[in-house]
Amino acid sequence: MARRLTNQEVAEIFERIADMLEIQGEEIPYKIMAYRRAAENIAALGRDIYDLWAEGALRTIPGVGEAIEEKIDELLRTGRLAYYERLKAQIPEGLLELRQIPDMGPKRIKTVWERLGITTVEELEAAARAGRLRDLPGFGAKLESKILAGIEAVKRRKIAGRVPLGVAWPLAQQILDALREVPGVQRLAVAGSFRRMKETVGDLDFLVAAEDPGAVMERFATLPVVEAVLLRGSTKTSVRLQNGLQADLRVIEGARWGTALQYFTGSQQHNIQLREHALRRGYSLSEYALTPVGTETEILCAAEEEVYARLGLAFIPPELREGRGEIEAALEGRLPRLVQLEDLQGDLQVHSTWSDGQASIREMARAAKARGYRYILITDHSQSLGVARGLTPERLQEQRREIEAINAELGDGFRVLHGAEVEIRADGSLDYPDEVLAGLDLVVASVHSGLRQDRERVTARFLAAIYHPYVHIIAHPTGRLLGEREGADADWEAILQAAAETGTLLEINANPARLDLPDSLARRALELGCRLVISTDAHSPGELAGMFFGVAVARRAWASPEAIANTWPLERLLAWAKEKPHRLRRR
Ligand code: DGT
Ligand code: CA
Ligand code: CA
Ligand code: ZN
Repeated sequence: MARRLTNQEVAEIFERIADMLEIQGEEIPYKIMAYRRAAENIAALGRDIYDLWAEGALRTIPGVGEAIEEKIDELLRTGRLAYYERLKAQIPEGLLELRQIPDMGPKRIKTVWERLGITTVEELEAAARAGRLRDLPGFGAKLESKILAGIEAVKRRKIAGRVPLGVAWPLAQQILDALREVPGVQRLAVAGSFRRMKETVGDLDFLVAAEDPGAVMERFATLPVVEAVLLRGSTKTSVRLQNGLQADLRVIEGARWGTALQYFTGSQQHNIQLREHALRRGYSLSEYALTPVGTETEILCAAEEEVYARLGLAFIPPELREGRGEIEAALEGRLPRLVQLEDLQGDLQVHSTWSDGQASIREMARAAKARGYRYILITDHSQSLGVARGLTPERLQEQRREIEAINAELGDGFRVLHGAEVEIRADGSLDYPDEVLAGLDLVVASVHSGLRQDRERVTARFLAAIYHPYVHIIAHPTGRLLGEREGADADWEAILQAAAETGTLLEINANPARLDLPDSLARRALELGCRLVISTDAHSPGELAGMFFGVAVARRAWASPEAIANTWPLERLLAWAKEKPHRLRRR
């Protein structure tokens, strides 16, 4: 049996095929696009590609037609793809690496390869330093030095890699604050993947509307967090920040703000589809303007809403702009009303000093009430999690009395619920006996150890918890830590289906180091009819503020408020939980 590939690995192979075809000078651009589109959609799939394969449903992946379906089939069946191997034999590996360097498109890569035999970034760098690129057709001295600067930028970026959104966030806010003070600045935003609230960002794309670009760019280039200026043009500056992240700044006229913000927000896939849609409507769309085809008239859009409105579309929130059907949905008026922070009535995973939190229940409750919530669920750890000072059943009883006293103190309109974050043990059993669980308002269950068990065992553990009558929420399901630890390998399709069937709520953990469920799994969960909750997992009052990161994940999963159980009034939430044993019996 061939080794099981991850969705990411399959996507990567198709991405590389597209790159190699382009370098070879493939004449049919549509063919290249098809591979790219398939790669993106496989990477964003909420399900294991092997499941779709087994169901004979590969063609339901957008971009996968007959030819690509056959290739996926061969790859999953044999672990190899003859077509890919053939291409690899024709093209040196290192050539693909050259694609990351700005200005090195497939044509130029072909040129340096054919004329100078260059096949690696190092060889390209050496040739540029020796002044051997400038005489090639389509090059020149200016381009040669740009390529050198690009190589340095890429090398730095490689070290840093992609940065979690939660790390980029405070940095971006700090830069926005500084730029806002520059005289003449009319509007400013961070566009790109940051505005789409993607879980990691490759770089930061600042956009500013101002009359005089010079002053803004000067301020940007001299910020204390800037380590080096990589590029300085008349309206664009690129810098490397101290943490290795790259940041680009573009300055534009206020009258063109709408089209520019739309363009630089991306994603690239969304932009391509939007431009195709615009053409069908008789407009060409660029970052500068809308132009009726066949004319030279520019229609300027100062607001992004106007761009979508002129194209006959409902406004598409940035979180949805990934080329996953949002344009069709906007055209047909089928975009969901996405959940927003204000819809949330409570936080359902909150820790206190009873286990590993840093503040008392009273402090956490007051802080939550001040945020406008109607309820919180206190979920200290259960007994076996020694490192987090998990509670014995006796301590849990004492905690209940404290919570009752605090509720009496806080009065009507706010309620502290008594819960626990209960370990799902290695054999799938829970860390408290049933009679203890039955005494809690809501039970959150999670896995903290043994995430590396084999697929069958991990899956069985989750299923055991989901079919337990007193488990209401599964917390941070995959257990991943962004940039540090991959999530558990499990049969997520089966787990999501079981959660939908039993009405077990799945958590989107808003902690920016987790963001778990990830957006793609959350979207699949919603398709299967699951209800979700968004929780901060706060260990201090300040961490309650991180809720918006979780809301962003839910929005990227197309969640409406109705699908998120902590937008519900308390009575409805508790009634839903009480139903669980009956739902299990009715199965
Ligand atoms: P990242 O930085 O890798 O997290 O992802 P983005 O989406 O921020 O990508 P980035 O920084 O390369 O470019 C920002 C946006 O600008 C991108 O989402 C769409 C637009 N854009 C940039 N280059 C192109 C391009 O070559 N074609 C199209 N259609 N759009 C582009
Ligand atoms: Ca970016
Ligand atoms: Ca960028
Ligand atoms: Zn904890």
